Amino acid sequence: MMAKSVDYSLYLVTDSTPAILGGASLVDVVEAALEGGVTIVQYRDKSTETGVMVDTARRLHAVTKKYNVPLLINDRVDVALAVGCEGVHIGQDDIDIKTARRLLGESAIIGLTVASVEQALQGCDDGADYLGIGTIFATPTKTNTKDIIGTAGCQAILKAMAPKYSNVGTVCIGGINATNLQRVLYQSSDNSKRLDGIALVSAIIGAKDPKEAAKNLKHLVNTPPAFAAVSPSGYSGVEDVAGMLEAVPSVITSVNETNPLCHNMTNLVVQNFAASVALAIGGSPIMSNHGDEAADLAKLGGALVINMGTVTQEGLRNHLLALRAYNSQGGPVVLDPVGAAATTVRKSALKTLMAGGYFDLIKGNEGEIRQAYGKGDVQQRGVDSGASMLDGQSRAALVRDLAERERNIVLMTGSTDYVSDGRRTIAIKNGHEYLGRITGSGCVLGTTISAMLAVHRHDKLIAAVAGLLLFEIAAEYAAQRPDVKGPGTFVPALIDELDRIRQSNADGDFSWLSRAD
Ligand code: 3NM
Ligand code: MG
Repeated sequence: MMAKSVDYSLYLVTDSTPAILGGASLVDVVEAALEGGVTIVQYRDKSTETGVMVDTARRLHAVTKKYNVPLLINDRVDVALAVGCEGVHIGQDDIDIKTARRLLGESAIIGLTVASVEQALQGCDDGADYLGIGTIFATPTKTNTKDIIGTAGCQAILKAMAPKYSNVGTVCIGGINATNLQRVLYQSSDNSKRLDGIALVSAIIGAKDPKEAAKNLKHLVNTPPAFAAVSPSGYSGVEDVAGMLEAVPSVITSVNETNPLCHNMTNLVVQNFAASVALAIGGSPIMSNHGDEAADLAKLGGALVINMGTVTQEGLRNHLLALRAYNSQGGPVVLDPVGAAATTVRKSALKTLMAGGYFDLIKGNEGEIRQAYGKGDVQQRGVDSGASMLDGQSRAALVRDLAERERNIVLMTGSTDYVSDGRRTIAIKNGHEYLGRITGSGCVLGTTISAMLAVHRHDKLIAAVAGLLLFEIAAEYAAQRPDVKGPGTFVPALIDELDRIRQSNADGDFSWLSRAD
């Protein structure tokens, strides 16, 4: 079947319940939304009698035709036929696609709700023109949804569709609004297949000014998120290690010259250490845990570290506020999910954070990264979080898979560190065992990398590699110093060495980098 040329980019699903529509007239609200830029409308009404539905659908169709926008009817092929509108949207429990097609004809637009790869491929096989993928996030608009699949579930569906069904349209639905729309589009999509649009109900129908809401949403749909506005150069998918190493000194110089703000929302244990490390590498530290303050700080061109080390309910709320502030400005955000696999509270906090915004980089040990991936429980049973369960190859694969899924950078620390952008995966062996015997070494590594991300956004993997090498090579130098007798004396020496490498690197002496391994 030929793909029809339909603009799915801003897909409005209606709702006539007082909780969402309020006292307004549905036809007026839809007209306002069309003025604002909605590109396709689905009339969805689960409770009205057929006669009234047909009448409302006719009035809606008169309006959508004015704007040259297709009108689809939810579930009801009979209503679509009665009205002569452009098509239907059907759910898994409704009439089957093939029958709907037989009744409505080839030219009708027929969409199907899917929540899994199996449903998606079946729907494509059966001849759906587009798929409504969801539920992305839990939503009060539809409480009987079966599966919350998140952006990761949506991406898995797109990936499975890509080879054979690139011509089938895709939108996603469920809990999407102006705050999360850009990220949802970005993180749901796959390198091989993008979403064609976003479907929403309450963000338009329930808005005070549906026209303005639609206009704003339309702008957001057509604008890449600020955090993704930079295109990786030389993104060949091949690990050009030599090329990356060559870029490292300039990243470190850049931090030294521009003194980016290092905003840390970190745990009480490491605040002082993190601030000292930020200064030593040339950053400008601020240890602000107030979520409302982040809106101002996010405008200063720096980076944010969210560290779950001493998470509280209040802290989590602040983290989300700050995360959104930085996302909207495009400022890089590093997530350090400290102890994420340890308790129910932390597991849930990690989920909330990852569903609440975009992290440019997630950094953790093996247990934390597995938890972030969502398979912490299964494989970590009865095993101390410090003990490794995976061999090097599996660690590299996990890091790559998570980075590909989140469309960000993932770093797993350990005696060998693995860092990936989903295409290129690098193993780094530098460091010293003292880093494992002091508190907060991982946390301040996050701080170090965040500064690099702030100045080198066009290739975040190189920024991460630069921060990692600087930090771990400084640790090697520090541990070798005659005045260092153990972990206690190691800490100040580490700060000294970071400061020393920063200076010699600024003077054009890159010999420190010959230790890179
Ligand atoms: N279908 P809002 S979720 C109509 O998952 C509908 O199939 C869903 O409403 C699905 O944009 C949903 O207000 C409601 O969250 C979406
Ligand atoms: Mg249905």
